[in-house]
Amino acid sequence: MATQTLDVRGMTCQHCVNAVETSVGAVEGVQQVNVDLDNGKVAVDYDDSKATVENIRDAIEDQGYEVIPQE
Ligand code: 9UX
Repeated sequence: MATQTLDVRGMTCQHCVNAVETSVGAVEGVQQVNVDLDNGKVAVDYDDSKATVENIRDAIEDQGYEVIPQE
């Protein structure tokens, strides 16, 4: 298992939260998604033998949000 917290730009209402939670939650291997709307954070628990952070980032970007690179 692994946990990643991503900075995501563009989420501004509860429908955004739902879109991100649904799309990330549908990624194979993802166990839990928690969106912090106020701070633009998406925390994901996932099985890192099934999913990669790239899979998660793609799911967020497919919904039209921007994932900010960590470094
Ligand atoms: Mo709310 Mo989010 O109307 O892209 S769904 S801003």
